[in-house]
Amino acid sequence: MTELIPAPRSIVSGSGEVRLTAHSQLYADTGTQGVGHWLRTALRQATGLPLREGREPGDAGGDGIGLQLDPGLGPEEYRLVSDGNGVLIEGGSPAGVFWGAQTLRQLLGPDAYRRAPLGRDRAWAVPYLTIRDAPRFRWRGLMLDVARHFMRKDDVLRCLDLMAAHKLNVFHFHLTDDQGWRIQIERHPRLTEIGSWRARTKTGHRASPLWEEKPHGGYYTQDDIREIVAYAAERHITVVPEIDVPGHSQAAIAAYPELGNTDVIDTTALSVWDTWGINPNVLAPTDNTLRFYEGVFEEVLELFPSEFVHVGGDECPKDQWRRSETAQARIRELGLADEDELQSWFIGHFDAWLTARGRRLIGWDEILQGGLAKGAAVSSWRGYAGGIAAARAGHDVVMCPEQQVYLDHRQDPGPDEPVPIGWVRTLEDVYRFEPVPPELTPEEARHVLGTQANVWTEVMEDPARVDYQTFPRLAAFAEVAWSVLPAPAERDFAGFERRMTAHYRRLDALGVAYRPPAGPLPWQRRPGVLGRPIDGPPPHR
Ligand code: TNX
Repeated sequence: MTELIPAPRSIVSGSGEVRLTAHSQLYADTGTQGVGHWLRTALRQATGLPLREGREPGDAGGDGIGLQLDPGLGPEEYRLVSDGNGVLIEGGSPAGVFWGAQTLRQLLGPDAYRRAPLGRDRAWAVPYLTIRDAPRFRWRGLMLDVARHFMRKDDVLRCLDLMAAHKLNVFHFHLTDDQGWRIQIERHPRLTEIGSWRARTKTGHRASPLWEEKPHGGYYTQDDIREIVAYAAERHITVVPEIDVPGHSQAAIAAYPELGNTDVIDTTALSVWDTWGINPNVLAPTDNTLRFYEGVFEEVLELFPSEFVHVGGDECPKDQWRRSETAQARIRELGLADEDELQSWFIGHFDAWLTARGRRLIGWDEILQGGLAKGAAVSSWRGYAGGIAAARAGHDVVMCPEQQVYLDHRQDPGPDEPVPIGWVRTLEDVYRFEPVPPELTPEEARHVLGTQANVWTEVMEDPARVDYQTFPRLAAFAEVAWSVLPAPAERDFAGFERRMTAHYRRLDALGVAYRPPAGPLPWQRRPGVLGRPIDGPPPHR
């Protein structure tokens, strides 16, 4: 049972095994009690063993589990030793111990992922071994778009559990878009009263003729958000909120028409958008808009302790600004060259605003246009180019090129894919994804904080679809983000697939509706009318 995913740096096997029994104790040393609580809860559920609290380091005994910090290890590094003294997990920080605890769960076998014991007599054994492990990147992210299709709080919490099981540690929470505003903002209640519901929804690709003629929506209260952030923190996951400006804002404009370019169109006629694509209705670059969003971000900062706050910045068509007298006056007043510089000024405003509050701005790579705000970091999505330019200019980068790690794109060229959009990205393609482009010097490459897989949900109307698109590819992605792998062409995909055999059993125990290796199950198929198969440019453009 050492088919670990993601693969650790090293495993040395011994002979023998630690058997957990009704007498086994779990001792969590100073600083590791939080992990101890998580591990005891998870293993009690699955095994039914009491795993009583040990009071002394020695209490773990030959059949127990011990957790402790070792300041000699790197922050997320851990060492797991299973031998005649029991299982000992040491980490450079509680996070390191937590990743070690995730490895222990994998070592115990797929049933360790169940939420109740199966009621048979069985042994819970950990083979004698020593594992040394540490992540390659410090940003191992997953972005979930809950704006296009709302995911209930419970589904978000489950997503966090699945991330933790794969040692992913940044949850990028895409909370606002043209099609929905999903976070309660107390001082602007219409954002959720109006902005969180749409009357109907395009089904499939934006060119599809089909509509689902029923309202869709929902939002998280501030208490829901607090719960999500705390649940993530228990799993050593940071939640990075995204409030998208100045594009992707039709839901906000539908709620507060004065946020839009009122001298160009009648914004009172706008409703929350019901289809997909790039939306022309963007925020007006006025003081009123800035003050409004400062209010939004004030509440966001209260809720999310993360260093980074994502402000979107992507796909902001400049047409309305070109036609708006107000926007043009602002360009003149600021002495800007064009609308690109106006966008850059808009983002720069929030960069300064966030920096003054001890946070850092991150945005999609369009924030490079017209000059990149100082100190800002970039999510490089339109290929590697934005990330390369940003790293060369000394900005931090998260690599998430759409050609590689957009999990809304189909994972097989066959006709049965339920969502036949975008570039075909198979499990193997994702396994061979390399986050650091060879063009970067080692110095520049240090700006690559890590990588992130993005789950856009235009064509995923419920968690089962999200599961199908996300798994098994997220397992390959997790290994790319965590493990130190050879160059893409030299990666041992056959070996990865062998380990996946064990991993599918874990995903089964977790109830994940992944894409089976042989292709979709009948209920997972959905005929191609929902989206014509197209290679190359993604579906929404
Ligand atoms: C591009 S990535 C978008 C999203 C879409 C996605 C679909 C990015 C910053 N913008 O709005 O959902 O493509 O693949």
